[in-house]
Amino acid sequence: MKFAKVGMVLGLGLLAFTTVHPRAACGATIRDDVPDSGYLALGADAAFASVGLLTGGLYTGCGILIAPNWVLTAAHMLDFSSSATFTLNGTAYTSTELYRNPGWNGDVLNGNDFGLVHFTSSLTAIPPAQFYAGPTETNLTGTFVGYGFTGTGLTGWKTLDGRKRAFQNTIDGDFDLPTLLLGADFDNPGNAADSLFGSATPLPLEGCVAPGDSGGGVFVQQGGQYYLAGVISGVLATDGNPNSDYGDITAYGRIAGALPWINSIVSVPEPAAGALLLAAGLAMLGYRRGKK
Ligand SMILES: [Ca+2]
Ligand SMILES: [Ca+2]
Repeated sequence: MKFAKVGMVLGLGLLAFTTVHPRAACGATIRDDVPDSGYLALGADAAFASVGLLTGGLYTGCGILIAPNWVLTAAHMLDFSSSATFTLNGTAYTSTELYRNPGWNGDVLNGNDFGLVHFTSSLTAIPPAQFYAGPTETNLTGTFVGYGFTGTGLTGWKTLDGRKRAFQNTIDGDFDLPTLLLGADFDNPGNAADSLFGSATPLPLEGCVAPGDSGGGVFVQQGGQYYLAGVISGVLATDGNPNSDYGDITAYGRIAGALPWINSIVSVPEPAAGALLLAAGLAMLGYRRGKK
């Protein structure tokens, strides 16, 4: 089912939240009939160690370590920011440069919600996330990892408890921009009518993103390993209230779509010698255009 063609009125929420006193946040709304422990255990899996807390000028959300001194996040996390702090394993790192995808226009449904944060110090203790380079991740199981608010599908997002969570939904959300943007609905074990996309049956650890999950990671498995396929961007609702309850929809930006821009600024993977010169030129351009 194509999202824009169903003619529903959408509520839309960006997933960063403002905070006066920066504090650790937790992640995602969960099924009301499944213990929280499974979501916490999945969030704590070493495969997702690259996902940390990111605090921008106004917002708190997440970032993903993609190289020893580069963190990928959502562009809207860097709005109104001149610097950002990335916290991983209790250590805080302060940025030296911020970049926002020049295509980002403030609308999640237009895609391009990608930002990059550069650090002078290298975070060598944590292995960076590796990009998914397979065919489209549509119909794969996505693992969504973040530090946002939590609650259940019945209550929507309610509380912060300082813990990382991960949930798993089938990636079948289509917003008519499949090269840049995909997602997943939060299926309700008690009401099949809450399903907008694909199957109405929730996965065992089904969930939805919530405020504070912005910039978190979307991982898919290939050959038994997790690879980064996307960056959490927003929550959409067909019930008029994007509060991350059952039926609400996670939207994420695809790494596959953002890769040319990412590679123009960050050398992932290590380019050949000829490409290095070109990348250096593009990085300067990206700096002038993208840095606030
Ligand atoms: Ca569904
Ligand atoms: Ca809702």
